[in-house]
Amino acid sequence: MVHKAGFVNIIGNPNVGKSTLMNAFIGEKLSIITSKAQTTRHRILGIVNGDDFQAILSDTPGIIKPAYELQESMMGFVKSAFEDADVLIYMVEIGEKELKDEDFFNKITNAKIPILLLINKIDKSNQEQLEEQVQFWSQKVPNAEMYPISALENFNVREVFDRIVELLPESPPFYPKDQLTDKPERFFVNEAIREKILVHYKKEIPYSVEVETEEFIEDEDIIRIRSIIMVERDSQKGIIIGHKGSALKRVGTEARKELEKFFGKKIHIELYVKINKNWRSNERQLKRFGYNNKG
Ligand SMILES: Nc1nc2c(ncn2[C@@H]2O[C@H](COP(=O)(O)OP(=O)(O)OP(=O)(O)O)[C@@H](O)[C@H]2O)c(=O)[nH]1
Ligand SMILES: [Mg+2]
Repeated sequence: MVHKAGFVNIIGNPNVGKSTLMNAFIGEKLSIITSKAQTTRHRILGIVNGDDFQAILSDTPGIIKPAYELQESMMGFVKSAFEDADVLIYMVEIGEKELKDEDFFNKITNAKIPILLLINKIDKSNQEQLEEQVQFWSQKVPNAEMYPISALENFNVREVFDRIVELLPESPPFYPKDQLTDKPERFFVNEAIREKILVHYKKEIPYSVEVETEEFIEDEDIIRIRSIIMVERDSQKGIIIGHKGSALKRVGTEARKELEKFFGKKIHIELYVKINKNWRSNERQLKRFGYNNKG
């Protein structure tokens, strides 16, 4: 039996639906999803296995012009996704015209590997608009195969996945066949907490937060978790905690529910808030949080 395996890396502007697609392929909520841009900060592998194939998908941060060190590291992850891709998925959303970085865009149009250009969120469009978009993108990225999809409503997702498997090179698997991701359990704890912060806080707060899980103790019927929410400034600490701790409590409750689904076990979670001055611009701190992939 011929075995196929390879890296399938999803890139595109912020908020177009990259993480939604990744989760749709995997059939699990591996990546967090919110309506805010810059939800994803890391490159996250999601592995789909069949008897004769292994598709190693990568979700990546949305492409932006970096303004501080954290964002530079995020773009480093995007860059790495260009370097090892066997198949590149370039996702755009209905109505979008430009990639926010010309260098990345040129890499796509000059790529020697198969490019699948997915026009996402077609559930929000009509036939006429879709035809105009297909026209536009086929001129702009002539080397791509194009698929209109809705990652949210699972429209055309299966068809795209079948095409991916066709395009995978012949290769033995890169990871054990029962492995789902490259990230440890604590990473998903941090992300679940960060998702709730993205949802419930405004302005710069979500972008100033990093989460670190100090304790993850798994017993037979319960997982005990202690995590630290790190903010950049004094004033942000009070906002995160809220009146009599109510805001922080909500984050804890919602993250706990999310994680009980993810791990299939009862969860006990304790959250603390700490100030870590300007961590987003501090190389040493960034390294500690796993952002060591500067572009
Ligand atoms: N209507 C519609 N909304 C979608 C679709 N796919 C994703 N969304 C929504 O778009 C928003 C962004 O989705 P994400 O999957 O987080 O987007 P992303 O590209 O990973 O964003 P970043 O990680 O910030 O770069 C969320 O509110 C999703 O629910 C779709 O097919 N249709
Ligand atoms: Mg994302």
